[in-house]
Amino acid sequence: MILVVKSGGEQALPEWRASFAEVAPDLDVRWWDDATVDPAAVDYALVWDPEPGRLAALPRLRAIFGSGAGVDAILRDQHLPKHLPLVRCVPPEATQRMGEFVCWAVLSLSKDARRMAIAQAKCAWDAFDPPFAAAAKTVGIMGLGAMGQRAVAMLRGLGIPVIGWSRSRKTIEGVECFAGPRGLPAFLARSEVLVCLLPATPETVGLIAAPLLGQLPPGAGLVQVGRGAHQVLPDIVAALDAGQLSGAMLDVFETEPLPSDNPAWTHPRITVTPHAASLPSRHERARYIADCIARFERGEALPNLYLPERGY
Ligand code: NDP
Ligand code: OXD
Repeated sequence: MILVVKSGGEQALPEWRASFAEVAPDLDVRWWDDATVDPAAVDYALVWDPEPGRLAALPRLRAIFGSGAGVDAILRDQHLPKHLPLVRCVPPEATQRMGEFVCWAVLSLSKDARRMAIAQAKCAWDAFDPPFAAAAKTVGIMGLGAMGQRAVAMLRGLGIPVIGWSRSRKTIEGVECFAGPRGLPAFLARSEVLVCLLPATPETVGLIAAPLLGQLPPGAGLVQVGRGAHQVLPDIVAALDAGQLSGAMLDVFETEPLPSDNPAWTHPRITVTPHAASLPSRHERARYIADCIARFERGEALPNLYLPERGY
């Protein structure tokens, strides 16, 4: 069986091969552009952002594996073979890392870690009262899927009150859950720190903009770990400058890497992280994908499937 890989650049191939060799020794793992691979012999593809039309040119392809949890970069391919299963990469280590990151981000806002980093860069002893105690503010999580629910559980473990919003209403013990466009205003009005863990879909693109930010309690915090397409960055900067937002932790951007002249880099109330919220190791992802392939070969159901009718 042949798996072609386009994730992490060709320099990542040896690590992918070594990782798969441990968990699926019979799998022949090849780079996406390997000219010695017969396209008609490829069974599986593991991709982050395949060039449009390339997957459709693999006639024997049986399943597509995203190398991340969000598959929006794969869906940009107009020729994507839609009849094939598309599996999102959600090993348990990915949700754990995301939960850790969200907790770190919320705690960073509660301590104003950005202010401390700025002071340290100037060797300045800037003693100040922390802006808030994390457990005294309600965190609103947009997106209660694999990532969002793990973040909920880990925040609650720290004693932080959490509410959630999703497309369909969820029941999570101890967490007030809101759903759909009608539930959004009530959810936002209570979210003193807003965390975005949504997929990028036509419904969610551009959501984090002035109209939404204006519905948050004044001085709210923002943790953006979804996709850059969710946000209108100038609106976030304007909300920070006006005091409507007190701080923002931004991990994802419309253009990545974030250009060096982007004002977010130097804004005193924005922490920029390089799309680093949850990146499971290649070994962890290979184990998950090998397990999926083994299930698929046995005719069993695949986990974390992209569902075209939902768009994520
Ligand atoms: P899931 O598909 O498991 O969950 C998505 C959640 O978003 C669901 O709760 C879903 O609602 C909700 N949702 C989708 N559309 C809407 C909508 N229009 N209105 C309200 N809620 C909506 O995805 P994951 O949790 O695995 O991942 C979520 C996203 O996190 C990824 O798509 C990606 O964008 C981002 N991500 C970012 C990473 C990073 O490093 N920064 C790493 C990994 C993921 P419902 O429950 O009703 O289906
Ligand atoms: C993902 C990501 O979707 O890293 O997994 O953004």
